Amino acid sequence: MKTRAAVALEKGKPLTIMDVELDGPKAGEVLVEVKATGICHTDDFTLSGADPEGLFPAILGHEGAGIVIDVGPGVASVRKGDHVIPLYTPECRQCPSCLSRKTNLCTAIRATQGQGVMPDGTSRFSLDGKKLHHYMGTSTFSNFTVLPEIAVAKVREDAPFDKVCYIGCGVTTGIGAVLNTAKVEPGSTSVVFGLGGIGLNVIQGLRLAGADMIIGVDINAAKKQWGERFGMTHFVNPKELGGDLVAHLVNITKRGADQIGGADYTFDCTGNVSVMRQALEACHRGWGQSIIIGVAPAGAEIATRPFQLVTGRVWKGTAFGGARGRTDVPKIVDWYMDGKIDIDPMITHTMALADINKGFELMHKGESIRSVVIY
Ligand code: NAD
Ligand code: AHE
Ligand code: ZN
Repeated sequence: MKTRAAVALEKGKPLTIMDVELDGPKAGEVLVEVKATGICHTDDFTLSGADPEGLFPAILGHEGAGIVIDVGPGVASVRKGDHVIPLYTPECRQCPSCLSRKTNLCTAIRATQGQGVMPDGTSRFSLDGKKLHHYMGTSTFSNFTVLPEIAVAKVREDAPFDKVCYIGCGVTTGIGAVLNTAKVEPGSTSVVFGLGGIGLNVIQGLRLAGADMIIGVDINAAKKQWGERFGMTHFVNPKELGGDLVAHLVNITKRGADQIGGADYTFDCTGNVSVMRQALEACHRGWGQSIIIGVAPAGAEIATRPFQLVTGRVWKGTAFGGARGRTDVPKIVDWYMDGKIDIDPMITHTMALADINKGFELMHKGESIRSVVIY
């Protein structure tokens, strides 16, 4: 069949909107009509050429929602008509990683996913007879896409596609980093670096967890109002501080008899390795945990004095907020439908697929929180 898609023909260039060929689902796969997709900073990271796993030409996009149109042989967990959210972190429930109960990083199909192909080693997408790569196993910048059955979460049918698509990455990543990875306790002090589409969801996760002090750090002054809307209690703009950021954060997190200072939990939502160091060093001696969410370019490395870790600070990372997609995503959709979490205000822009490059421009200018393409 033909499907309309935004194709990344080469790195660093805008996407090209065109009709491409899509083969139907093979065994264990499903064909999904994508109804809406968010544009995440990670799509931009890969398109820019900074992603060591980036492949071109490819169909990017990993934050979608849609309807199952067809299923291949052997598919048992979903059927035609089901509403689903594609999962770039699948959940097979059988691999050693899934069975470990220690990680959400299912390894059943990670190798082929990174090679831009389906688990059988071939692509369903082509253009003029030449292969187009899948991306993150999802390729939601195509009106129709094929996914492995283990890479879709079935969700309730009354949930609006143009909002719950954001649960396919940003919402789950931010809230999950707080609840699943950090396991933040009520009364905690916290610092969130980078108040974009991920950081604001970390903030709403911290509010859900009952954190007392939620400090937001961003070099864009406009983010103060955004953070406050979701539960931020203090804002620091490093550009306006005029002093050492880490020392300032340690100072303002001193509480009562504990005059050592430093946050119980910090989160990097920038992808900048210098910020990651600040986030680690702004943690409390003895127990502070810093969670890396941001994705850094090929060749970038993190550094700190080992003394920071010797004295009890913990550096952790998280992908998809530690969420097990088929199990956790339907629950997060319920939280949204029940009014427990906000999504609507963060979707600042919507557009047709033909205008998807405008969504990337808004992100570059820092004018959007999330842009969503509606098919
Ligand atoms: P975004 O562009 O919407 O937000 C980034 C924010 O960081 C902006 O508000 C920007 O002003 C701020 N910022 C930039 N440099 C800063 C600095 N030096 N100090 C303080 N603030 C600074 O991006 P996003 O969609 O929120 O994504 C954030 C990061 O998370 C990206 O690296 C993205 O690739 C990554 N990400 C990771 C996962 C995961 O599973 N680990 C999932 C989604 C996104
Ligand atoms: N390919 C990159 C890494 C990109 C990355 O870390 N992706 C996150 C999701 S970001 C979503 O917006 C992820 O899921 N990581 C775990 C995994 O298995 O990829 C690189 O640096 O090579
Ligand atoms: Zn993402």
